[in-house]
Amino acid sequence: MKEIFKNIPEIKYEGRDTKNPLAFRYYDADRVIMGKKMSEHLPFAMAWWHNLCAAGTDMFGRDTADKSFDVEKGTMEHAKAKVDAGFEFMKKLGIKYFCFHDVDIVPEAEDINETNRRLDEITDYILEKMQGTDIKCLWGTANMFSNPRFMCGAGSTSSADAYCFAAAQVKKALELTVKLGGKGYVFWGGREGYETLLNTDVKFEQENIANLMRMAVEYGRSIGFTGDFYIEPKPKEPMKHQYDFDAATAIGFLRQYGLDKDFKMNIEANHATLAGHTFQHELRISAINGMLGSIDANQGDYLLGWDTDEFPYDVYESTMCMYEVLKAGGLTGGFNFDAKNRRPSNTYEDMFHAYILGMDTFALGLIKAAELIEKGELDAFVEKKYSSFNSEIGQKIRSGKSTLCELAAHAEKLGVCPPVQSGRQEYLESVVNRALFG
Ligand code: XUL
Ligand code: CO
Repeated sequence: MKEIFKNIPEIKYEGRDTKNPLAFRYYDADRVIMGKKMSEHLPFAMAWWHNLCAAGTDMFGRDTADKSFDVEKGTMEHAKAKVDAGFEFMKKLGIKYFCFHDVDIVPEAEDINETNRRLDEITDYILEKMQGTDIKCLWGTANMFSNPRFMCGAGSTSSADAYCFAAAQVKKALELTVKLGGKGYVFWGGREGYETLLNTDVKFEQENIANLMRMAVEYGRSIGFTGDFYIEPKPKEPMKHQYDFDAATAIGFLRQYGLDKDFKMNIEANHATLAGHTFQHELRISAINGMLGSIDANQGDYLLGWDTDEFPYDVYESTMCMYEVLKAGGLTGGFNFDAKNRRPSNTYEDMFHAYILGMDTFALGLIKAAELIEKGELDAFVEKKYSSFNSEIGQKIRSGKSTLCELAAHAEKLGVCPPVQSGRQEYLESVVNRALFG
């Protein structure tokens, strides 16, 4: 097999003081943290679309990177070259998972029957490549946003025919996910939203989306898919308003339509910030509802109002992310780098630097989050903050059986409310800084 990423060695852990730019400084796969290996805490995944397909084209300019891998693009030979490149890439980095959309792995044909034939062929090839490795599929999905037939939505479309094409793609993508042993299946609703309410029946569209998801669950379970379905919330882009706005909205939707037993959240950092939340907020909301499934690990830009899909370098953010993940007892899914190199970072070497950065950022976040949890200062503070609820009246409130009359009687007996304890935010922020910077 021809080597594609020549001059790039296997990336190894060399510690923080190494001078080697192509080495991990923090990601030490076998290091045990809070009873588990780093590699188990951090099941990293490669996103097929960014890493093997996207080559830098943006609204103002064409490709800057060469992702042809020496084969003519748009051919099945090229699709296979991407598989070769992907597996060499993952092996060199020690990445054990990949995520894909149907049309990331083959060039889409005019006729869906031909696309499906190509998908069968390429997944046979992927399966072959998987043999003898410990690389697996984290999740699969159907791209129901690029093809013009989805211009008015996929599950939310106004065309019953386009709806059937969405159903056909979900069916096929589920079959491929099962074939590749995928742990999850994602719905990201890029076209499931609206530009104007003047032409939109929101209730009708939401019912149709829920129906598509119901059919996906029924079919998936019937062909042996035992993993989790995920909704990946995003408030906007490409649509002005997307129905899966944020975790709270998506969880409410799933409960409304009885889908909450089969679905969890796939939380993406940059989507959280677009929704006006922190990454940590979205993780916390998912976790307290028992729906923290998987993570799209990336980072946005606070100066820009769109999804920049940057590789994560902000250790404060990754620490707070890992704090939530550790508190939730881990993920059933993994950490998919839904991130792309900046357009001028256009060499093969840059692809490796990007993943080394992302993996080290999360490894360091894991180390720091574990330190915060083990020191216990934050937990102790939170426990103390609510300790007035350990009193008789507090217990009564917590039992959910109190009445307004009883509580009013308590307040009236006191007459004046005793001082409420400080929230100590600035002190707690310094606790986090100390863990991060010593
Ligand atoms: C788009 C996005 C998607 C999903 C999968 O913002 O995040 O790539 O992760 O469709
Ligand atoms: Co994503």
